[in-house]
Amino acid sequence: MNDQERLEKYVSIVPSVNQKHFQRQRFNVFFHYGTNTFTAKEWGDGKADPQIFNPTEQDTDQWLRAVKEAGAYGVILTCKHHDGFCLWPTKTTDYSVASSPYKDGKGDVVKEVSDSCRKYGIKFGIYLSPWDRNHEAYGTEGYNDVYCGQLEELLTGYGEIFCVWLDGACGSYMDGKPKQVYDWDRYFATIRRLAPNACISNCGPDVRWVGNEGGFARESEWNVVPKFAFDIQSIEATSQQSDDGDFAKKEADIISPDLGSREFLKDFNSFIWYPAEVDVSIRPGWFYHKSQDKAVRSLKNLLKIYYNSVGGNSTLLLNVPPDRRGLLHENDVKRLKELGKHIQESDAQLLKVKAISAPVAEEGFDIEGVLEYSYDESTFDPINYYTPKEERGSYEIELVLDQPAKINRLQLVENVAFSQRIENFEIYAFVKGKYKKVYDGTTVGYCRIATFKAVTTDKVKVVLTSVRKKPYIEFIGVYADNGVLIKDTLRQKFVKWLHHVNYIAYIKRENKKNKKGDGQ
Ligand code: FUL
Repeated sequence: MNDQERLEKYVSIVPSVNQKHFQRQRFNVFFHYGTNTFTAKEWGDGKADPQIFNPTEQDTDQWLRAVKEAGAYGVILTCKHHDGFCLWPTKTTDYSVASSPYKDGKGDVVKEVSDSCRKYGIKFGIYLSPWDRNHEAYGTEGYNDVYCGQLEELLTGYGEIFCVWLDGACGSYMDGKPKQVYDWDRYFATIRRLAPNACISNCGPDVRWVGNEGGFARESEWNVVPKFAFDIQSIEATSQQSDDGDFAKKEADIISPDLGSREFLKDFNSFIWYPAEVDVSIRPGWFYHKSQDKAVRSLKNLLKIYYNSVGGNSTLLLNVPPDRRGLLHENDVKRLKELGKHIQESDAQLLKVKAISAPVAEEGFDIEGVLEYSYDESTFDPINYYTPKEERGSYEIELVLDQPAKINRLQLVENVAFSQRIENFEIYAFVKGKYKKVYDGTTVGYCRIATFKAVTTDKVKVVLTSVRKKPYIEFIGVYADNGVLIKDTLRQKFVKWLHHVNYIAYIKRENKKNKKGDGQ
């Protein structure tokens, strides 16, 4: 493939309807809940007595009210974590709520959470750990039947499921058991058959684990990546393999700082649409620990995560663990409320634009279309969007505000039905008679929220300095100052640099091993 053919190829890779839907739901909440909640462990060994699972005040409506207030779209519940304890009365094992004192063994936490989701208009998704430290069949082929049986129960008994989250973490060596050969293809086929609208996330083909649990997305997140990125083994290998308590804190696990630049893609020949998700906990642990009640992330910290992930072409999955009462702790609820308030107020700061100009549009796709964010509920494609008539080296879009305002951010959205095309862009604000550069950016994709030092202006210019092919822009929004400025600390800059160096060395080694790239 020559350079032009390569670019054509990259922009021909587009999301499925499920993926478009998923990316519209920018922010979801994770619930880690189970026997670990009562043993204060992160990784249960599967030996905890089911009798300990005994929440006395469980109220999943309280959980969902907090999710709603946070402004999230969906919820994912750990229906079974690595310890194997099932939060629903499954037929596949006795190790479940049915053997617990909760509601005298008649309880079904999955049902309660999914019912509450529906009540509050929130999507419901399931986490079902492949690694199971309790089931006697684990380590044998029979376990694949058990796992598919569990999927079947969950995907048929609890209404519409928007996501199945497959965790790659596995420390089976800890139990001296043979390594389980997971039948991933069978798992995927079962999910596609029973939940055709669900995205399969993490160790799945639809949504990519960002590569760390510290809340960090890459500076440039690409959705079009080499096919090799969907390599279950590599995800499994880099996933958590010991319960060291430190894992969640690390920001250093991003294995590759670049999965999709032109430079990087040139060594490969087959590509997939594989958008990133940042999964991170609001506390140091994934499960509830009383000792961490005062360690709930600050709003400032959550905002950094939010703007980096949601504002950086990645979805956010924020874990908030219910406590032993079966409630979300007051401190977490308070924080979720603050986060939701921030998001809502910030969205409402969208400024009116009285004039907008850009290179001549293709007929029917005028630049005015980018001033409104609206999409079709079945295809998840935007109703209005802009695309220029001609290919050019760069594209300038100017927005004249209704009146001068102090601004600190700009949101850009590409119409991803035409792939991800913008590689570099700059933002300028008109100050004292001339344009001043306020931001230098790279990727856009489904959402880029560029924050910059607040500036008072009545005119803003966005210049797309490098694109793969002519852009398809769905939305541009300029917002009044909300006091947020997201910048890397020196330490983060250093960590990113270190990764880059390590990664280049890794790629060189891999390329040496396999001269043919991805072999296609
Ligand atoms: C990891 C697991 O080992 C953690 O316990 C947690 O569930 C996290 C989301 O994924 O791989």
